[in-house]
Amino acid sequence: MREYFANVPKIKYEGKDSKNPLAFKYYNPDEVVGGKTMKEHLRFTLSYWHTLTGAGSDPFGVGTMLRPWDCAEDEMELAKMRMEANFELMDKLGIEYFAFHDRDIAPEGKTLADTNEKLDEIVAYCKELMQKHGKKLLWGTANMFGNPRFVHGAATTCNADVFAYAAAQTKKAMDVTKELGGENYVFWGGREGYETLLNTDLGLEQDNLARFFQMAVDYAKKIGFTGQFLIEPKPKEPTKHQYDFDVATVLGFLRKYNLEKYFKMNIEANHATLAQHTFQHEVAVARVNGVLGSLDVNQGDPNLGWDTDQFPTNIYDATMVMYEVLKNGGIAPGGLNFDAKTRRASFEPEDLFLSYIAGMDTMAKGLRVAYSLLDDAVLENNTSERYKTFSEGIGKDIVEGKVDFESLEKYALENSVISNKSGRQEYLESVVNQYIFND
Ligand code: XUL
Ligand code: CO
Repeated sequence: MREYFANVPKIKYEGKDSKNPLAFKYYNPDEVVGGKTMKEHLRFTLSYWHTLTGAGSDPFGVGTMLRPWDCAEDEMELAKMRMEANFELMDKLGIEYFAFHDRDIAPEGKTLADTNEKLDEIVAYCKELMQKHGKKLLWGTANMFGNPRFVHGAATTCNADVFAYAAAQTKKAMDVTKELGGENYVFWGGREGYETLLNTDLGLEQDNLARFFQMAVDYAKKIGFTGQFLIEPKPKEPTKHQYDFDVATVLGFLRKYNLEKYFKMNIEANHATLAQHTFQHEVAVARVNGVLGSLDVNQGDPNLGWDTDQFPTNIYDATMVMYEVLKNGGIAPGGLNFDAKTRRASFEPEDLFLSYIAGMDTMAKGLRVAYSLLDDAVLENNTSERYKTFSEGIGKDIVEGKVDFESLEKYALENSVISNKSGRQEYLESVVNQYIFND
């Protein structure tokens, strides 16, 4: 098979003092952290769209990326070259999982039948390469936002023909995900949202979205797809208001339509930023509601209002998110998908490796710090002390549902001199820093 990145060797772990740009400083796949290897904890995943398909275009200019497959002679040749390069990248980076949209891996044809045929051809090749390289599919999904037919949305369009097309496309993407042993299937909202309420039947659009999800659940049962369904919240972009705004909004939607037992969340850091939440907030809300499914690890720019999809290098965020993952008992069958792209000016093939190394090292270091924090129960001890009044006396009665307003009023009248204690936020922040610095 062709080699695409001949100048890059297999990336090895060299430890924190290494000065070799093409080496891991913190990600040591076989290192055991709390009974599991780093590789098992982190379940790193390569995002096909950014890594193989993304060209680096922005609203002001065309793509800048230099890629070894630019020489392909036609669309199908290009699709195959990208697929081969995908497995070389995964081998060299030691990444076991990848994730894709249907349209990332194969081009669209003139008709839906033609498109499906092209997809089948690439999927067969993908399956062969997956077996050869021992790689796995974390999740598949359908791109129902790029083509102009989805201008008004897919499942929330005003055009019933488009709804039908989206259903057909999702059906096929689910078939393909199953065929490749996908462990999850993702629904990111794409253009499911609105620009103006002046022309939008918000109630019908949301009912239709629920109908669409129910049909997906029914179809999964029919074909025996047992992977986890995931919804990926995002508050805005491309539409002004996306229906799947954040984890809490999606939970409310799922519960309204009795769909909550079929879906978990795929939480993306940059989407949390756009919703004016921290990544940890979104992950924590999902965890306490039992719906933490998978993560799109990237980072946004707090000074910009759009999705920059940068590789994660912020150690504080990485630590706190891995802390939530550990508290969740792990992320499987989800994983840590790098929904991230190299900057437009980082256009050389080698930048792909340097970016993944930066992201993988950051998440690995975050895992280690988070594990130490949890192992020493630093935050847990503080928190249980902080809420101690709910484990005894009147607080215990509140938690056990033994009181009502009248009995609480009687208690308050007798205990109206209140004494509160400091929350010690700055101290705790300094403790987290200490764990980061000392690890
Ligand atoms: C868009 C985004 C998508 C999803 C998959 O912001 O994050 O790439 O992850 O459709
Ligand atoms: Co994403």
